[in-house]
Formats: sequence, C-alpha cells, structure tokens
Amino acid sequence: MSIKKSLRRPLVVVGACIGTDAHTVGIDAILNIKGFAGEKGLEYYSEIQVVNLGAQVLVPDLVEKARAAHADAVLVSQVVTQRDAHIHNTTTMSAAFREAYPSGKVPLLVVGGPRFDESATDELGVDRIFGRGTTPSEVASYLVHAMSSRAPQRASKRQPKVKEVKP
Ligand code: B12
Repeated sequence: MSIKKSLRRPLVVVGACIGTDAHTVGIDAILNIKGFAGEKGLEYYSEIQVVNLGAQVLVPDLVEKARAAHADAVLVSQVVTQRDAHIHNTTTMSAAFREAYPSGKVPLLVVGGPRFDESATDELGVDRIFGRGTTPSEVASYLVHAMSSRAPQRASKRQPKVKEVKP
C-alpha cells in the first residue's frame, strides 16, 4: 500500500539525536537525500516529508517540534552508550511522547544506533529499533507498512520503566 493511497498526504518524519549525543552521521545516513550504502535517504521519497532537527536535541524540544510538524513518525538516534545513556534517553523520550499525546495518537517511535538490542522495543517503549548497518529503504519499508497497519490500541501497549536522564 502506498503512502499516498493510505494517508492522502505526505508522511511526516521528524528525526534527531537526543540528549548529549552529537553523532549525526547515522541519522543523516537514513534521512538525508544523499543516503547510505548506495541508497537514497528518506528525503528522496516524494511521499515523505523530513524534518531533521540535528544533534543534542532535548526531549521536550523534540516533543514540541514533533507536535508542531504533525509528525507521523519520530526517528531518534543514539550512538553513545556510556552509562547506558541510550537506554535512559530512549525510555525518557518514549514516556514524554505518551504523556504529551492522547492515547492512540502517539507518533510511531523509532530508535536507531549501533549498539541497541533490536528486540527491546517493549522495554524501551518504542515501536521499532534499528541497529548497525541499517539502510534507508529498510526504514522506508517499515514506515509504510507500520502506517498502513496502525492499530488503534498501539500507543497504549508500551509502558517502559523510566529512569532520569543524566546529561
Ligand atoms: C565520527 C565519530 C565522532 C564524531 C561525530 C561527528 C558527527 N557529526 O556525527 C565526533 C568527533 C564529534 C565524535 C565525538 C565523540 N565521540 Co565518537 N565516534 C565517531 C565514530 C568514529 C564513527 C561514528 C559514525 O559516524 N559511524 C557511521 C554511521 C553511519 O554509523 P551509525 O552511527 O552506527 O549509524 C548507522 C546505524 O547505527 C543506524 N542508525 C543510527 N542512528 C539511527 C537512527 C534511526 C532512527 C535509524 C532508523 C537508524 C539509525 O543507521 C546508520 C546507517 O546504517 C565512532 C567509532 C566507530 N567507528 O563507530 C565513534 C564513537 C561512536 N564515539 C565515541 C565517543 C566516546 C565519543 C566522544 C564521547 C569522545 C570524547 N571523549 O569527546 C564524543 C562524544 C560527542 C557527543 N557529545 O556525542 C565512542 C562511543 C562509545 C560508546 N559506545 O558510548 C565511539 C564508538 C568510539 C569508541 N570506540 O570509543 N565522534
């Protein structure tokens, strides 16, 4: 199913590196038109509108920008894993989105980075985790599939254990 047919408008993707993480190469590889591994990034797709917020974005700012952009999906990168910063930041982010949005209206929450356990979606409160070597087309395929099969109860199934982020 195409995005145009299912949504009748572009799919809005907001991306960022959150916390103190300044490693933008990974999220840029997925989002920027230049792409990665011979594939164009999501900006290349006419059916996807990309808002790339860059590095060191604070969670409240990410939530605010995602709301302002009417984001369908929020893509977060976490490369630094010292003191489990990627875990803490991701659970804080997912909790903040659930708090800010009505149940069932939370955007798709997608996180990526080289050291995530891709099976830990429930623990982190996100819809999908992508790891090392992810290509833009894998992410695009996932987004199209997930958007076309969103279940109304999706946003309420995830309740991670939240810990404070230490910047
Ligand atoms: C380049 C780099 C930097 C650059 C970053 C420049 C930039 N604009 O990004 C600079 C010099 C700024 C930097 C700084 C630091 N770095 Co550095 N850096 C690297 C390095 C060499 C390469 C990272 C990279 O670009 N990889 C290439 C990209 C394409 O791969 P990727 O990030 O894994 O992304 C892919 C996937 O993971 C996935 N993905 C990633 N994010 C997302 C998000 C979504 C939504 C999706 C779907 C997919 C996805 O898709 C991408 C494409 O396949 C690595 C070592 C290494 N060889 O990996 C260290 C490394 C990441 N850095 C490290 C460290 C410690 C630091 C510093 C703390 C060093 C210091 N003491 O100052 C600082 C931290 C700065 C900060 N505040 O974040 C450590 C991290 C250790 C850890 N695990 O916590 C590493 C691993 C080096 C090491 N071996 O110690 N770094």
